Amino acid sequence: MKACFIGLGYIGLPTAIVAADNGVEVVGVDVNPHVVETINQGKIHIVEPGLADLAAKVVKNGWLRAQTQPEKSDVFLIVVPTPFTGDHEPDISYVEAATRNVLPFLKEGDLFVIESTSPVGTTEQMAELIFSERPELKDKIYIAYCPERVLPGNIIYELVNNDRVIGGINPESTDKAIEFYRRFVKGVSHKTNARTAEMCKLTENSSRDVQIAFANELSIICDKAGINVWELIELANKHPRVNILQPGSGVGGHCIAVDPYFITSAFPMESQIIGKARELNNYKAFWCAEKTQVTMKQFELENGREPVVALMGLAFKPNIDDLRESPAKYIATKVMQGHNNADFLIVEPNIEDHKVFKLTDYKEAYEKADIVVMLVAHNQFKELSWNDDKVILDFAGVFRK
Ligand code: SAJ
Repeated sequence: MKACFIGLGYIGLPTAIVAADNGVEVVGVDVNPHVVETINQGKIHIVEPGLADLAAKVVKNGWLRAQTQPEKSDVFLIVVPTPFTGDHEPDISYVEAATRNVLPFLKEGDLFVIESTSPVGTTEQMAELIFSERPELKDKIYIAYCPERVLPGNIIYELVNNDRVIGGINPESTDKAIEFYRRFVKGVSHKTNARTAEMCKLTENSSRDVQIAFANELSIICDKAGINVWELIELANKHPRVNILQPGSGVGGHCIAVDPYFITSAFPMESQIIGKARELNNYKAFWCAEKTQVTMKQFELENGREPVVALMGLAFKPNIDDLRESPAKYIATKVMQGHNNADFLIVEPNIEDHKVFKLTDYKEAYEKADIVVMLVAHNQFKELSWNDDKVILDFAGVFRK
């Protein structure tokens, strides 16, 4: 069996590699020639534990090769980004372009799967596109939607072991897609239709966004009420049916901070809680920036000089190097506006250097700062001990104080 993966990013590449490691002949397609070149050298362009070794293995033994154009295959998988526009409208132009790109290579009996997070109805829309351009394939190919659910940092394990939700445009397509995923997925594949599978992906990430918003709202209330929110949540979670998540400096990344908009833009009147949660999680980052600025002003008034401020963490969540849609990066940018950069010590232990931010070692920054702002709960920061001589704004719950 041969499978052509369109898109070799954070999801497409690991999936292609794992499929290749399970006896599927994989052709990886990416528009970026640098990505193609890197993969064909047996290397990878993303950071993910364990993936580099597996890539070297499958490229060496010939199960995976990369190129910039698709070719005839038995299975085509679309794993390209679906960003949103400035108005929070989903942009499916990459999915459409990828679909158009594979159109000439489709033949009777092929399976076409979309994995990209997509607004409800996208799979049916792409099916219509395929059948309008290639009418002879009507009812002769299989089309399904199968979203990924893996957590960056644990992708290889989760790709194989997580359950999958698979929805075809008809039951035959669902079965055909399940047959394909069975080759490398040990988790259970749950059958549904394409629209439900699309909505399921959006629901999973919106559910987490809503739950985090609840924790973030509590943190703002507790700040005003003089209550330690970390202790409060720990105690409330002792109840057998309560499981509150952790507040932080906001919600980032390219999934949870994005996918709920695919629901709110299509169902604006109906998605009240989902929309409000998005607003609240965005507001939390703004609130952290304001709180930092007020604290800096107070310090200046009390001490007659500007404080040295350590901004601890830039990534969108702990222990990764990914800064996409990062609330910590937003807060750092906002608090530094209108100030002399020399007063800020910016820390991100998971990256070597940054184009915009001059980075400082975390211990040195903590040592030198008057005000320490914990933006991300990286493991390294947990080694530091609380210091009563400093003003510490622990938005990420590093010290849980
Ligand atoms: N966060 C909190 N408090 C928490 C948990 C997370 O503030 O208690 C914040 C994180 O700091 C981060 C953001 O939420 O800024 C998102 O992080 P995450 O670890 O919750 O999720 P992602 O974006 O890395 O991955 C999610 C996962 N979805 C769910 O857990 C429902 C993953 O399974 C999906 O595959 C991925 O989105 C995706 O690609 O859609």
